[in-house]
Amino acid sequence: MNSKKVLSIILGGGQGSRLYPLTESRSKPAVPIAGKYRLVDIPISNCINSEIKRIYVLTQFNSASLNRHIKNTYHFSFFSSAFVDVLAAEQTIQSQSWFQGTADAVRQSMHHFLRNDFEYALILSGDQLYQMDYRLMLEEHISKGAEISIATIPVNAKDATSFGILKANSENVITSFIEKPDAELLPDWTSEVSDEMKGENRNYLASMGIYIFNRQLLVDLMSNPDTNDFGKEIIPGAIHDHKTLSYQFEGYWTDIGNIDSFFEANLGLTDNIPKFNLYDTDQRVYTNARILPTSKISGTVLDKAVIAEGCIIQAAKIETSVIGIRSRIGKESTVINTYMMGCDYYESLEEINRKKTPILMGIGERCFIKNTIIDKNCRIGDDVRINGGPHLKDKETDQYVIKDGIVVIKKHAVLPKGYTI
Ligand code: ADQ
Ligand code: ADP
Repeated sequence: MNSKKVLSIILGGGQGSRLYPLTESRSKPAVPIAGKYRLVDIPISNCINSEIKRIYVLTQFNSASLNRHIKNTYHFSFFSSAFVDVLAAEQTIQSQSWFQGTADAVRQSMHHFLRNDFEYALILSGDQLYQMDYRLMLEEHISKGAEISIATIPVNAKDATSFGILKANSENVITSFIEKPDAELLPDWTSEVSDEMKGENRNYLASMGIYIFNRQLLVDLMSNPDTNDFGKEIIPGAIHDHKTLSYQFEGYWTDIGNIDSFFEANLGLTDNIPKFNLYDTDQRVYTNARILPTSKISGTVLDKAVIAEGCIIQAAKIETSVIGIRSRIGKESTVINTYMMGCDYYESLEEINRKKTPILMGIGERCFIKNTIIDKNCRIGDDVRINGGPHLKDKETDQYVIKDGIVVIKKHAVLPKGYTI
Protein backbone atom coordinates (compact mmCIF):
# COMPACT_ATOMS: atom_id res chain seq x y z
CA MET A 1 0.00 0.00 0.00
CA ASN A 2 1.32 3.47 -0.92
CA SER A 3 0.82 5.00 2.53
CA LYS A 4 3.45 2.56 3.87
CA LYS A 5 6.03 4.36 1.72
CA VAL A 6 5.38 7.70 3.43
CA LEU A 7 7.20 9.40 6.27
CA SER A 8 5.28 12.23 7.86
CA ILE A 9 6.99 15.36 9.21
CA ILE A 10 4.86 17.75 11.27
CA LEU A 11 6.21 21.30 11.59
CA GLY A 12 5.41 21.90 15.21
CA GLY A 13 6.20 25.58 15.39
CA GLY A 14 8.84 28.22 15.50
CA GLN A 15 8.91 30.70 18.38
CA GLY A 16 5.15 30.29 18.83
CA SER A 17 4.94 34.04 19.40
CA ARG A 18 1.61 34.39 17.60
CA LEU A 19 -0.05 32.10 20.15
CA TYR A 20 1.63 33.75 23.16
CA PRO A 21 0.87 33.45 26.11
CA LEU A 22 -0.47 29.93 25.41
CA THR A 23 3.07 29.03 24.31
CA GLU A 24 4.80 30.70 27.26
CA SER A 25 5.53 27.42 29.05
CA ARG A 26 4.79 24.79 26.42
CA SER A 27 5.68 24.14 22.81
CA LYS A 28 3.02 24.95 20.25
CA PRO A 29 2.00 21.35 19.43
CA ALA A 30 1.08 20.89 23.11
CA VAL A 31 -1.43 23.78 23.20
CA PRO A 32 -4.81 22.35 24.35
CA ILE A 33 -7.75 22.66 21.92
CA ALA A 34 -11.41 21.66 21.87
CA GLY A 35 -11.58 20.83 25.59
CA LYS A 36 -9.54 17.63 25.60
CA TYR A 37 -7.13 17.53 22.65
CA ARG A 38 -3.83 19.21 21.82
CA LEU A 39 -2.91 20.92 18.54
CA VAL A 40 -0.65 18.09 17.48
CA ASP A 41 -3.51 15.56 17.73
CA ILE A 42 -5.05 17.02 14.55
CA PRO A 43 -2.26 16.25 12.03
CA ILE A 44 -1.33 13.03 13.84
CA SER A 45 -4.95 11.81 13.69
CA ASN A 46 -5.17 12.72 9.99
CA CYS A 47 -2.01 10.65 9.43
CA ILE A 48 -3.31 7.66 11.38
CA ASN A 49 -6.67 7.84 9.56
CA SER A 50 -4.68 7.87 6.30
CA GLU A 51 -2.70 4.82 7.48
CA ILE A 52 0.51 6.83 7.69
CA LYS A 53 2.04 5.74 10.95
CA ARG A 54 5.64 6.92 10.97
CA ILE A 55 5.50 10.46 12.22
CA TYR A 56 8.06 13.03 13.36
CA VAL A 57 7.01 16.20 15.17
CA LEU A 58 9.57 19.03 14.82
CA THR A 59 9.49 21.60 17.57
CA GLN A 60 11.64 24.56 18.48
CA PHE A 61 11.74 23.63 22.12
CA ASN A 62 10.87 20.53 24.00
CA SER A 63 8.17 20.75 26.61
CA ALA A 64 7.33 18.26 29.31
CA SER A 65 3.62 18.45 28.44
CA LEU A 66 4.27 17.61 24.75
CA ASN A 67 6.47 14.62 25.54
CA ARG A 68 4.07 13.34 28.20
CA HIS A 69 1.11 13.75 25.87
CA ILE A 70 2.79 11.89 22.98
CA LYS A 71 4.04 9.13 25.31
CA ASN A 72 0.63 8.69 26.96
CA THR A 73 -1.39 8.82 23.75
CA TYR A 74 0.26 7.13 20.81
CA HIS A 75 0.94 3.51 21.74
CA PHE A 76 1.48 1.20 18.83
CA SER A 77 1.76 -2.55 18.83
CA PHE A 78 5.11 -4.04 19.76
CA PHE A 79 5.20 -5.66 16.31
CA SER A 80 4.42 -2.49 14.36
CA SER A 81 6.90 -0.09 12.79
CA ALA A 82 4.66 2.85 13.72
CA PHE A 83 5.99 5.71 15.87
CA VAL A 84 5.45 9.35 16.79
CA ASP A 85 8.79 10.95 17.69
CA VAL A 86 9.39 14.50 18.85
CA LEU A 87 12.53 16.12 17.46
CA ALA A 88 13.45 19.37 19.19
CA ALA A 89 16.00 21.79 17.72
CA GLU A 90 19.34 20.49 18.86
CA GLN A 91 22.90 21.68 18.71
CA THR A 92 25.19 19.41 16.72
CA ILE A 93 28.69 19.88 15.38
CA GLN A 94 27.19 20.86 11.99
CA SER A 95 24.60 23.27 13.34
CA GLN A 96 24.78 25.46 16.39
CA SER A 97 21.53 27.29 15.97
CA TRP A 98 17.82 26.84 16.39
CA PHE A 99 15.67 26.18 13.34
CA GLN A 100 15.77 29.30 11.17
CA GLY A 101 12.54 28.47 9.34
CA THR A 102 10.43 25.54 8.15
CA ALA A 103 12.93 24.22 5.60
CA ASP A 104 15.82 24.69 8.03
CA ALA A 105 13.89 22.63 10.60
CA VAL A 106 13.57 19.81 8.06
CA ARG A 107 17.19 20.18 6.97
CA GLN A 108 18.55 19.96 10.50
CA SER A 109 16.56 16.78 11.14
CA MET A 110 17.29 15.07 7.79
CA HIS A 111 19.74 12.65 9.40
CA HIS A 112 16.90 11.30 11.56
CA PHE A 113 14.53 10.93 8.59
CA LEU A 114 17.04 9.21 6.35
CA ARG A 115 17.40 6.35 8.80
CA ASN A 116 13.91 5.29 7.69
CA ASP A 117 12.96 3.49 4.53
CA PHE A 118 10.52 5.81 2.70
CA GLU A 119 9.78 7.07 -0.82
CA TYR A 120 7.66 10.11 -0.05
CA ALA A 121 7.92 12.77 2.65
CA LEU A 122 4.61 14.32 3.73
CA ILE A 123 5.28 17.71 5.32
CA LEU A 124 2.48 19.09 7.46
CA SER A 125 1.79 22.21 9.43
CA GLY A 126 1.10 21.82 13.13
CA ASP A 127 -1.43 24.59 13.57
CA GLN A 128 -4.36 23.86 11.28
CA LEU A 129 -7.80 22.44 11.94
CA TYR A 130 -9.07 20.13 9.19
CA GLN A 131 -9.76 16.52 8.32
CA MET A 132 -8.08 15.17 5.22
CA ASP A 133 -7.25 11.77 3.77
CA TYR A 134 -3.67 12.21 2.57
CA ARG A 135 -3.92 8.91 0.65
CA LEU A 136 -5.99 10.63 -2.06
CA MET A 137 -3.34 13.32 -2.45
CA LEU A 138 -0.62 10.66 -2.58
CA GLU A 139 -2.50 8.70 -5.26
CA GLU A 140 -2.65 11.80 -7.46
CA HIS A 141 0.99 12.54 -6.78
CA ILE A 142 2.03 9.06 -7.91
CA SER A 143 -0.38 8.61 -10.81
CA LYS A 144 0.52 11.98 -12.34
CA GLY A 145 4.26 11.41 -11.88
CA ALA A 146 4.75 14.52 -9.73
CA GLU A 147 7.94 15.30 -7.83
CA ILE A 148 6.24 17.71 -5.44
CA SER A 149 2.53 18.06 -4.59
CA ILE A 150 1.00 20.94 -2.69
CA ALA A 151 -2.46 20.77 -1.14
CA THR A 152 -4.36 23.90 -2.15
CA ILE A 153 -7.61 25.55 -1.16
CA PRO A 154 -9.64 28.32 -2.81
CA VAL A 155 -9.57 31.65 -0.92
CA ASN A 156 -10.93 35.13 -1.61
CA ALA A 157 -8.80 38.13 -2.61
CA LYS A 158 -8.73 39.53 0.94
CA ASP A 159 -7.43 36.30 2.50
CA ALA A 160 -5.02 35.67 -0.39
CA THR A 161 -2.46 38.05 1.12
CA SER A 162 -1.92 35.68 4.11
CA PHE A 163 -1.01 32.64 2.01
CA GLY A 164 1.22 31.30 -0.72
CA ILE A 165 -0.85 31.92 -3.91
CA LEU A 166 -0.35 29.87 -7.04
CA LYS A 167 -1.41 29.41 -10.61
CA ALA A 168 -1.89 25.93 -12.05
CA ASN A 169 -2.46 24.82 -15.66
CA SER A 170 -5.30 22.59 -16.88
CA GLU A 171 -3.32 19.51 -15.73
CA ASN A 172 -3.03 20.99 -12.22
CA VAL A 173 0.67 21.54 -12.67
CA ILE A 174 1.79 24.66 -10.79
CA THR A 175 3.34 27.24 -13.11
CA SER A 176 3.67 30.24 -10.78
CA PHE A 177 3.84 30.75 -7.01
CA ILE A 178 4.08 33.86 -4.87
CA GLU A 179 4.32 33.80 -1.06
CA LYS A 180 1.90 36.16 0.73
CA PRO A 181 1.50 38.79 -2.01
CA ASP A 182 0.71 42.38 -0.98
CA ALA A 183 -2.90 43.32 -1.77
CA GLU A 184 -1.87 45.79 -4.47
CA LEU A 185 0.53 43.25 -6.00
CA LEU A 186 -1.94 40.33 -6.00
CA PRO A 187 -1.59 38.96 -9.53
CA ASP A 188 -4.60 38.16 -11.64
CA TRP A 189 -4.27 34.44 -10.96
CA THR A 190 -7.83 33.33 -10.50
CA SER A 191 -8.23 29.56 -10.87
CA GLU A 192 -10.86 27.03 -11.88
CA VAL A 193 -12.86 26.33 -8.70
CA SER A 194 -16.22 24.70 -7.97
CA ASP A 195 -19.45 26.69 -8.26
CA GLU A 196 -19.78 26.67 -4.47
CA MET A 197 -16.35 28.30 -4.09
CA LYS A 198 -17.13 30.77 -6.92
CA GLY A 199 -20.31 31.73 -5.06
CA GLU A 200 -18.13 32.68 -2.06
CA ASN A 201 -15.71 34.64 -4.29
CA ARG A 202 -12.97 32.15 -3.47
CA ASN A 203 -11.23 32.33 -6.83
CA TYR A 204 -7.57 32.17 -5.80
CA LEU A 205 -5.72 28.95 -5.00
CA ALA A 206 -3.74 29.11 -1.75
CA SER A 207 -1.12 26.69 -0.55
CA MET A 208 -2.25 24.90 2.63
CA GLY A 209 1.38 24.40 3.63
CA ILE A 210 0.91 20.63 3.11
CA TYR A 211 3.54 19.14 0.81
CA ILE A 212 4.55 15.75 -0.61
CA PHE A 213 8.16 15.50 -1.79
CA ASN A 214 9.84 12.57 -3.48
CA ARG A 215 12.61 11.42 -1.17
CA GLN A 216 15.61 12.12 -3.41
CA LEU A 217 14.32 15.54 -4.41
CA LEU A 218 13.91 16.52 -0.76
CA VAL A 219 17.48 15.37 -0.07
CA ASP A 220 18.73 17.46 -3.02
CA LEU A 221 16.75 20.57 -2.10
CA MET A 222 17.86 20.36 1.52
CA SER A 223 21.50 20.27 0.52
CA ASN A 224 21.35 24.01 -0.25
CA PRO A 225 22.02 25.64 3.14
CA ASP A 226 20.88 29.09 1.91
CA THR A 227 17.18 28.28 1.85
CA ASN A 228 15.36 28.41 5.17
CA ASP A 229 11.68 28.44 4.29
CA PHE A 230 9.37 26.32 2.11
CA GLY A 231 6.91 29.08 1.19
CA LYS A 232 9.44 31.86 0.65
CA GLU A 233 12.28 29.98 -1.03
CA ILE A 234 11.99 26.25 -1.68
CA ILE A 235 8.62 26.13 -3.47
CA PRO A 236 8.98 29.27 -5.67
CA GLY A 237 12.45 28.02 -6.67
CA ALA A 238 11.47 24.39 -7.30
CA ILE A 239 8.34 24.73 -9.45
CA HIS A 240 10.31 25.62 -12.61
CA ASP A 241 12.61 22.61 -12.48
CA HIS A 242 10.39 19.95 -10.90
CA LYS A 243 6.87 18.84 -11.74
CA THR A 244 4.79 20.35 -8.90
CA LEU A 245 1.14 19.42 -8.67
CA SER A 246 -1.73 21.30 -7.03
CA TYR A 247 -4.03 18.95 -5.11
CA GLN A 248 -7.22 20.91 -4.62
CA PHE A 249 -9.14 20.46 -1.37
CA GLU A 250 -12.49 22.10 -0.73
CA GLY A 251 -13.37 20.79 2.74
CA TYR A 252 -13.16 22.73 6.01
CA TRP A 253 -9.63 23.95 6.73
CA THR A 254 -8.51 26.75 8.96
CA ASP A 255 -5.22 28.07 10.21
CA ILE A 256 -5.20 28.35 14.02
CA GLY A 257 -1.82 29.99 14.35
CA ASN A 258 -2.90 33.16 16.19
CA ILE A 259 -5.06 33.93 19.24
CA ASP A 260 -7.97 35.27 17.22
CA SER A 261 -8.25 32.30 14.83
CA PHE A 262 -7.55 29.84 17.66
CA PHE A 263 -10.41 31.34 19.69
CA GLU A 264 -12.80 31.34 16.70
CA ALA A 265 -11.98 27.73 15.82
CA ASN A 266 -12.63 26.55 19.37
CA LEU A 267 -15.90 28.44 19.75
CA GLY A 268 -16.91 27.22 16.27
CA LEU A 269 -17.27 23.77 17.85
CA THR A 270 -20.35 25.03 19.69
CA ASP A 271 -22.25 25.66 16.41
CA ASN A 272 -25.28 23.44 15.80
CA ILE A 273 -23.44 21.81 12.91
CA PRO A 274 -19.76 22.58 13.46
CA LYS A 275 -17.59 22.75 10.37
CA PHE A 276 -15.04 20.56 12.09
CA ASN A 277 -16.69 17.23 12.84
CA LEU A 278 -15.45 15.58 16.03
CA TYR A 279 -18.21 12.99 15.81
CA ASP A 280 -17.08 11.32 12.59
CA THR A 281 -16.11 7.75 13.42
CA ASP A 282 -14.26 7.33 10.10
CA GLN A 283 -12.05 10.33 10.83
CA ARG A 284 -11.50 10.09 14.53
CA VAL A 285 -9.45 12.61 16.41
CA TYR A 286 -7.20 10.77 18.83
CA THR A 287 -5.96 12.05 22.17
CA ASN A 288 -4.86 10.85 25.56
CA ALA A 289 -7.44 8.35 26.89
CA ARG A 290 -7.40 9.75 30.41
CA ILE A 291 -10.14 7.60 31.96
CA LEU A 292 -11.77 10.57 33.67
CA PRO A 293 -15.12 10.42 35.47
CA THR A 294 -18.22 11.86 33.80
CA SER A 295 -19.09 15.52 34.25
CA LYS A 296 -21.48 16.57 37.00
CA ILE A 297 -23.65 19.63 36.34
CA SER A 298 -26.29 21.17 38.59
CA GLY A 299 -28.48 24.25 38.34
CA THR A 300 -26.93 25.40 35.05
CA VAL A 301 -28.63 26.70 31.92
CA LEU A 302 -26.54 25.34 29.05
CA ASP A 303 -26.79 26.81 25.57
CA LYS A 304 -24.28 25.77 22.92
CA ALA A 305 -21.90 24.44 25.54
CA VAL A 306 -19.28 21.82 24.76
CA ILE A 307 -18.23 20.20 28.02
CA ALA A 308 -15.36 17.74 28.38
CA GLU A 309 -15.14 14.92 30.91
CA GLY A 310 -14.40 15.17 34.60
CA CYS A 311 -16.00 18.60 35.21
CA ILE A 312 -17.90 19.74 38.30
CA ILE A 313 -20.19 22.60 37.33
CA GLN A 314 -22.71 24.57 39.38
CA ALA A 315 -22.75 27.72 37.25
CA ALA A 316 -25.96 29.66 36.55
CA LYS A 317 -25.33 29.80 32.81
CA ILE A 318 -22.84 28.61 30.20
CA GLU A 319 -23.36 29.91 26.68
CA THR A 320 -21.36 29.41 23.45
CA SER A 321 -18.37 28.07 25.37
CA VAL A 322 -15.99 25.13 25.40
CA ILE A 323 -15.26 23.83 28.89
CA GLY A 324 -12.18 21.62 29.14
CA ILE A 325 -11.36 18.54 31.21
CA ARG A 326 -11.60 18.66 35.02
CA SER A 327 -13.07 22.20 35.03
CA ARG A 328 -14.80 23.40 38.16
CA ILE A 329 -17.24 26.33 37.98
CA GLY A 330 -18.91 27.67 41.13
CA LYS A 331 -22.51 28.65 41.87
CA GLU A 332 -24.24 31.61 40.19
CA SER A 333 -21.40 32.18 37.73
CA THR A 334 -22.01 33.07 34.09
CA VAL A 335 -19.65 32.04 31.29
CA ILE A 336 -20.21 33.35 27.75
CA ASN A 337 -18.08 33.04 24.58
CA THR A 338 -15.24 31.47 26.50
CA TYR A 339 -12.77 28.66 26.02
CA MET A 340 -11.76 27.27 29.42
CA MET A 341 -8.98 24.69 28.98
CA GLY A 342 -9.53 22.99 32.33
CA CYS A 343 -7.07 21.47 34.79
CA ASP A 344 -4.24 18.95 34.69
CA TYR A 345 -5.24 17.41 38.00
CA TYR A 346 -7.80 17.57 40.81
CA GLU A 347 -6.84 19.20 44.07
CA SER A 348 -7.24 16.86 47.02
CA LEU A 349 -9.16 17.98 50.12
CA GLU A 350 -5.90 17.99 52.10
CA GLU A 351 -4.30 20.30 49.52
CA ILE A 352 -7.27 22.65 49.71
CA ASN A 353 -7.30 22.68 53.52
CA ARG A 354 -3.54 23.28 53.71
CA LYS A 355 -3.91 26.65 51.98
CA LYS A 356 -4.61 29.67 54.24
CA THR A 357 -6.92 31.55 51.87
CA PRO A 358 -7.71 28.99 49.27
CA ILE A 359 -8.79 30.00 45.79
CA LEU A 360 -9.72 26.70 44.25
CA MET A 361 -8.65 25.76 40.73
CA GLY A 362 -11.35 26.73 38.26
CA ILE A 363 -13.91 29.54 38.41
CA GLY A 364 -15.38 30.64 41.75
CA GLU A 365 -18.93 31.73 42.65
CA ARG A 366 -20.88 34.69 41.21
CA CYS A 367 -18.30 35.35 38.45
CA PHE A 368 -19.05 36.84 35.05
CA ILE A 369 -16.68 35.74 32.26
CA LYS A 370 -17.03 36.71 28.60
CA ASN A 371 -14.79 36.61 25.48
CA THR A 372 -11.99 34.91 27.38
CA ILE A 373 -9.53 32.05 27.01
CA ILE A 374 -8.64 30.54 30.39
CA ASP A 375 -5.45 28.46 30.21
CA LYS A 376 -4.96 25.34 32.37
CA ASN A 377 -4.88 25.30 36.18
CA CYS A 378 -6.09 28.89 36.72
CA ARG A 379 -7.60 29.97 40.03
CA ILE A 380 -10.35 32.51 39.56
CA GLY A 381 -11.75 33.75 42.87
CA ASP A 382 -15.39 34.54 43.72
CA ASP A 383 -17.06 37.64 42.20
CA VAL A 384 -14.44 38.04 39.45
CA ARG A 385 -15.64 39.92 36.37
CA ILE A 386 -13.87 39.55 33.02
CA ASN A 387 -15.63 41.30 30.18
CA GLY A 388 -13.53 40.82 27.05
CA GLY A 389 -14.41 42.54 23.78
CA PRO A 390 -13.21 45.07 21.22
CA HIS A 391 -13.48 47.90 23.80
CA LEU A 392 -10.33 46.55 25.52
CA LYS A 393 -6.86 47.67 24.39
CA ASP A 394 -4.03 45.16 23.90
CA LYS A 395 -2.20 44.71 27.21
CA GLU A 396 -0.05 42.29 29.22
CA THR A 397 0.24 41.71 32.97
CA ASP A 398 1.67 38.81 35.03
CA GLN A 399 -1.73 37.16 35.06
CA TYR A 400 -3.23 37.84 31.64
CA VAL A 401 -2.82 39.17 28.11
CA ILE A 402 -5.41 41.02 26.02
CA LYS A 403 -5.07 40.50 22.26
CA ASP A 404 -7.66 41.76 19.77
CA GLY A 405 -10.24 42.10 22.55
CA ILE A 406 -9.79 38.50 23.70
CA VAL A 407 -8.64 38.15 27.32
CA VAL A 408 -6.19 35.25 27.77
CA ILE A 409 -5.69 34.23 31.40
CA LYS A 410 -2.23 32.69 31.71
CA LYS A 411 -1.61 29.13 32.88
CA HIS A 412 -1.57 28.87 36.72
CA ALA A 413 -2.80 32.50 37.07
CA VAL A 414 -4.52 33.50 40.30
CA LEU A 415 -7.22 36.21 40.16
CA PRO A 416 -8.30 37.20 43.67
CA LYS A 417 -11.91 37.69 44.82
CA GLY A 418 -13.61 40.61 43.10
CA TYR A 419 -10.89 41.12 40.45
CA THR A 420 -12.14 42.96 37.36
CA ILE A 421 -10.79 43.10 33.81
P1 ADQ B 1 2.86 30.19 7.31
O1 ADQ B 1 1.80 29.46 8.06
O2 ADQ B 1 2.97 31.66 7.52
O3 ADQ B 1 2.75 29.90 5.72
P2 ADQ B 1 5.12 29.37 8.72
O4 ADQ B 1 4.89 30.41 9.77
O5 ADQ B 1 6.46 29.22 8.16
O6 ADQ B 1 4.22 29.54 7.51
O7 ADQ B 1 4.60 28.00 9.37
C1 ADQ B 1 4.31 26.77 8.76
C2 ADQ B 1 4.26 25.73 9.85
O8 ADQ B 1 5.58 25.46 10.29
C3 ADQ B 1 3.52 26.15 11.12
O9 ADQ B 1 2.89 25.00 11.68
C4 ADQ B 1 4.61 26.64 12.02
O10 ADQ B 1 4.26 26.50 13.37
C5 ADQ B 1 5.74 25.70 11.65
N1 ADQ B 1 7.05 26.32 11.84
C6 ADQ B 1 7.43 27.57 11.53
N2 ADQ B 1 8.72 27.78 11.81
C7 ADQ B 1 9.19 26.60 12.31
C8 ADQ B 1 10.44 26.18 12.83
N3 ADQ B 1 11.46 27.01 12.86
N4 ADQ B 1 10.53 24.92 13.30
C9 ADQ B 1 9.49 24.09 13.27
N5 ADQ B 1 8.29 24.42 12.81
C10 ADQ B 1 8.13 25.65 12.32
C11 ADQ B 1 2.82 28.56 5.21
C12 ADQ B 1 3.26 28.59 3.75
C13 ADQ B 1 2.22 29.32 2.90
C14 ADQ B 1 0.88 28.65 3.10
C15 ADQ B 1 0.52 28.65 4.59
C16 ADQ B 1 -0.75 27.88 4.86
O11 ADQ B 1 4.52 29.21 3.65
O12 ADQ B 1 2.58 29.27 1.54
O13 ADQ B 1 -0.11 29.34 2.38
O14 ADQ B 1 1.55 27.97 5.32
O15 ADQ B 1 -1.08 28.00 6.22
P1 ADP C 1 -3.58 15.64 30.63
O1 ADP C 1 -3.18 14.94 29.36
O2 ADP C 1 -4.71 14.97 31.36
O3 ADP C 1 -3.76 17.12 30.47
P2 ADP C 1 -0.94 15.90 31.75
O4 ADP C 1 -0.13 14.68 31.92
O5 ADP C 1 -0.53 16.86 30.71
O6 ADP C 1 -2.42 15.40 31.64
O7 ADP C 1 -1.06 16.73 33.07
C1 ADP C 1 -1.14 16.20 34.32
C2 ADP C 1 -0.01 16.87 35.07
O8 ADP C 1 -0.44 17.40 36.30
C3 ADP C 1 1.08 15.84 35.38
O9 ADP C 1 2.32 16.39 35.10
C4 ADP C 1 0.94 15.64 36.85
O10 ADP C 1 2.19 15.31 37.40
C5 ADP C 1 0.49 17.02 37.29
N1 ADP C 1 -0.11 16.98 38.59
C6 ADP C 1 -0.89 16.03 39.10
N2 ADP C 1 -1.25 16.32 40.37
C7 ADP C 1 -0.66 17.49 40.67
C8 ADP C 1 -0.63 18.35 41.84
N3 ADP C 1 -1.31 18.02 42.93
N4 ADP C 1 0.07 19.48 41.80
C9 ADP C 1 0.74 19.82 40.65
N5 ADP C 1 0.75 19.06 39.54
C10 ADP C 1 0.07 17.91 39.54
